[in-house]
Amino acid sequence: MGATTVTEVGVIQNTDAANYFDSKVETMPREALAALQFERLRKTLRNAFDNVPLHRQRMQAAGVVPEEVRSMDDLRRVPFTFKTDLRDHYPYGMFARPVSSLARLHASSGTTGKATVVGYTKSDINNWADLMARSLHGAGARAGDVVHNAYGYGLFTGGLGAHYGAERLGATVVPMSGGATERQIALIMDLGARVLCATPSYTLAMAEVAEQLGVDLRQSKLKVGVFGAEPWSAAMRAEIEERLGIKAVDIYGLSEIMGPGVACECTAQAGLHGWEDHFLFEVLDPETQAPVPEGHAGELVITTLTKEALPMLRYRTRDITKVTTEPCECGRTHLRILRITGRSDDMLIIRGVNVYPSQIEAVLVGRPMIAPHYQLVVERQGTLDQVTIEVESQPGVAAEAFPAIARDVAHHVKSLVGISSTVMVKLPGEIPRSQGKAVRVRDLRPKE
Ligand code: DLL
Repeated sequence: MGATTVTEVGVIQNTDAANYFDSKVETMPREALAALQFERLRKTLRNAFDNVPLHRQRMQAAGVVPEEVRSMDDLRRVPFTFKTDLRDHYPYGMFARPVSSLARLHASSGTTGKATVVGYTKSDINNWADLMARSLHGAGARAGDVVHNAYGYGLFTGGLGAHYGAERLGATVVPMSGGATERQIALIMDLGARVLCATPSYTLAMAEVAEQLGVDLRQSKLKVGVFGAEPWSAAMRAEIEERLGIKAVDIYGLSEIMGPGVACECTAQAGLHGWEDHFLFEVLDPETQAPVPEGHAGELVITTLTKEALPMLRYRTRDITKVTTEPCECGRTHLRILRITGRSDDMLIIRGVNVYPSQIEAVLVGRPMIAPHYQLVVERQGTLDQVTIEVESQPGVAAEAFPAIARDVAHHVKSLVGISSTVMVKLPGEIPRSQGKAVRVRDLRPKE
């Protein structure tokens, strides 16, 4: 870290430009950032109005004139966009540019129904590479580093998103993709990667295989991990940092908005800086749609400010989080998203208590005698959800200890999360390992 000064109004200013990928933008005063946001917002609304019939109809019905949107109150009159809109207008109906002018398409598989297709102009791809480079730099990666990229390449945005960002940073990318775990480990050791990009669940699967092979990843050159694409707890972070001997930072994004790099932690690990020169973030009560006060949990709603091909207006992410605009010790002025707790559609209601899988994870990871791999099985009994927590014993733990482990886990979940559960202890390796996003919930409830 370079020289840090505190201004008269208490804003922390880190004056060393080398600490940032783009120091002017990353440390822009918040008033200037807001002015830039509204200028770009009006252009985005105009792009959507002129080129996407659905947005035009909705804005007309709500009486929104793009050029007149000047404040958050004005913004709140702009209608929401939902994932179902993309599905209903599959594949290209929400695009603001002809497909022939696009540089790339990505798609998310979606467990139900059709895939969601997203598109990018050359300029969109260029901005994405910049934001990913900015994110990686903030996480501690530097030009000249070897970046081992284990996010899946292909239609998923993780692989190519991290790839282009690392190249833009000036790093050397190992385009490994997910899977072939033994080979991943050999290449991390042999090629001297300093930075690892992967999902947190796959990282733990790699750590486990490395241990089985007798390879100590702590002896590798790895120093920084940039992990995301799924919710993960503070306990999981501690476990990864300990087993790999690295600093693990959280990165967030979604294909509908761009891909990875919408927000990323800096080395202060105190929340993910949401890049406000390209996105406008709101946190709303998912039921009433009213804004929640800063620091309170709600649904993250994102409007893109520079996307040409697929402008998104007040996109309902379903991701639950809190934000803060308090100054960060790194000197960046962009707001911080305080970890995504889970998705509103993953929320379980167990005997009246709202629970996210990540809350249960926080209790499980690091408990004695169990491995950091788990699944929740949810069933319906009458009108109530019933949850069975499947955990895995550590290698070498005798089966006679299983009932005591189950009692210990159930007790801690009850006292820390507040729900009653059945705990099933499985043998090492019995819980499926992920190569990308982990499947944490097996939902056996009848489909409505
Ligand atoms: O997962 C993009 C991405 C790739 C982000 C690599 C980070 C790293 P989608 O497949 O469209 O895009 O899934 C987006 O994943 O709405 C969240 O529910 C979840 N998600 C992504 N990052 C995080 C995170 C990519 N850091 C959906 N914490 C989002 C919690 C996350 N959830």
